[in-house]
Amino acid sequence: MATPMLKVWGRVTSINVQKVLWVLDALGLAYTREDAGLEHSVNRSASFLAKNPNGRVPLLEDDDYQIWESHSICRYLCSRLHLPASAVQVAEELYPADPQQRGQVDQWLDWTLWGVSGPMVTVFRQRVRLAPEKREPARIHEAEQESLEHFAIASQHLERSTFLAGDQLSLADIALAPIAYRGACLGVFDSRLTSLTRWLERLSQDDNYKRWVAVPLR
Ligand SMILES: N[C@@H](CCC(=O)N[C@@H](CS)C(=O)NCC(=O)O)C(=O)O
Repeated sequence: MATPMLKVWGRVTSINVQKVLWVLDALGLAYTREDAGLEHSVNRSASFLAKNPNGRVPLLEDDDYQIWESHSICRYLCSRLHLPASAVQVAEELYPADPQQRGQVDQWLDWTLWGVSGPMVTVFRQRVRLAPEKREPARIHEAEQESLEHFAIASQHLERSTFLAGDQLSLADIALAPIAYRGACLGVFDSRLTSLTRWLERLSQDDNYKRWVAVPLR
């Protein structure tokens, strides 16, 4: 049987695409990537919308199967049927089968999406993507404070845990890393976030973090 073909749709400047690329490389899976989103605008085409009606990236195609939502894609990749033997151990570490361990990973994945993603998207758009004259200082301040409250929760947790879901890297860390990296680069972090800063320094040793996350903000 031919190896199923994985294709990621999404620009590398998207934090949600970065998570998926990190997981694909950590698992050592072969894939192709097609730019989509923002200036690439492919995501507004009828053919893309037929695969993801939200018109958002990332979108993953696995032969004729399609899945969107970055965290669902990461979970899918770790649970995929056709994983090569070399990827099975990594997949188990990133997304453990044990229900209690998996529950901890899922908890932080969900928390990242509802909690810190929204305010940090606002901070990033306002401070990096918008022209200076269009920025709204009050909105930036509010979003930074909200981000900080969430970062403080993660930092407090990391005082007693090496990684978010225990003593090894999991999908939970991969999902928060691109957001925390932006927070640190943009000076949203304050002196309370010692453990989160140390966690980010630990992640900065990871080749996939270096390749996909620790890149100039744009
Ligand atoms: N919750 C979704 C969010 C997807 C999302 O909002 N993606 C952004 C990029 S980070 C997007 O597609 N924006 C429109 C664009 O790039 O044109 C996920 O985690 O995949």
